[in-house]
Amino acid sequence: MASVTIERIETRLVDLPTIRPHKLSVATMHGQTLMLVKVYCSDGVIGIGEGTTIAGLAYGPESPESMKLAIDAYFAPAMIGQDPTRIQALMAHLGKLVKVNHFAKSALETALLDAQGKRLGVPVSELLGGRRRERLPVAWTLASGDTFKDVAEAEAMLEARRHNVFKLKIGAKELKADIRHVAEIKRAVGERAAVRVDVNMAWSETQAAWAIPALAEAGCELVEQPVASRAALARLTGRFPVALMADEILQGPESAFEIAKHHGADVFAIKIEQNGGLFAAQRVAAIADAAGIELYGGTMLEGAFSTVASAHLFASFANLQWGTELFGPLLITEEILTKPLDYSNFELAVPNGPGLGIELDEARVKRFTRDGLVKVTR
Ligand code: MUC
Ligand code: MG
Repeated sequence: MASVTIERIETRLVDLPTIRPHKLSVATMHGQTLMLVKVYCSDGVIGIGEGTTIAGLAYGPESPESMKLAIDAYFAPAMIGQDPTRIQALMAHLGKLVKVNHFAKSALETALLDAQGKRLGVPVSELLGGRRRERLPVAWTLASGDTFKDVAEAEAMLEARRHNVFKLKIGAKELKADIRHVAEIKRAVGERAAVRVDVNMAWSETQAAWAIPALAEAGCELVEQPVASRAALARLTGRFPVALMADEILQGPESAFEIAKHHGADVFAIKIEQNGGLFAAQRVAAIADAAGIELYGGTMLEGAFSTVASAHLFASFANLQWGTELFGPLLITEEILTKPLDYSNFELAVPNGPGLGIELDEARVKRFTRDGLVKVTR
């Protein structure tokens, strides 16, 4: 019998407003819902993890509500009484009981890593092999839907030295309008900032083949998931003087291997949730490294817990050629930590306390917990 066991698991949904509408080709977000899970262990250690999606079910197969249900009904009963210190063994056991559910698994694995780091007095990055960097470059997404407002936002970010890499969300409008939008923003920021785009799979292959050279001509350096099909992305890769990045089609190590086999992308956007947790994401990064595919630290527009879990992982990567976009907490109006994260000089400092190295502001989060005092409405 294990000396430490899991005694209780608690989940909750936290509805938080965003600082402005966030427009993607798949949806316009007005708020963000975090599914927070707490794992209580018999040695008194509590680990916290987060599961967050983009616009409910608009982006992928899981929602914050479905994660909560999966954990409450299926994962939690199987975890009670188990050893929380044997994280990989426990996650493998859960993998046999519950198929896919990558986001929920990532939330639980994060909570177990947070608990183990606290127990051993080391940051999560140490449990992942040790960090290679203390700070991570962080891109910002311009997605107000209005070119003029986006330029003003970019200028404010440059002035504050918060971000000098901008990702533009395109794909919802007509191709020429999108290209004009990108060109105007690049013209405004010039050499002071890099401009990239994320199409979130909105284009057909022929649309992409027409638009990508025009984007390159406008000064865009990276095009993320222009098409939905893995085969189409592979056919497009290498044809243009601009890097193509896989995001949505990366769903764990097997998918990474399939893409890598055909050099189906120049860059992988690694997301801990989409890949099924930190260890799975680590394996995806290893496949990319072996295949000569470059790496970028992606986000599901997560709150502080998944953002910091991702930061610990990305800090341990051998290669991180394209930096990260770990800006999720900055898109939310509310601070949910007792001590805010350090975003400065265009970078995020990776926390170095035990576990994730952050503390939940319980009182503040209680106000935004669903069925609590505040409800977020449009
Ligand atoms: C995505 O598709 O990459 C990341 C930044 C952002 O604005 O949306 C996300 C999701
Ligand atoms: Mg993307």
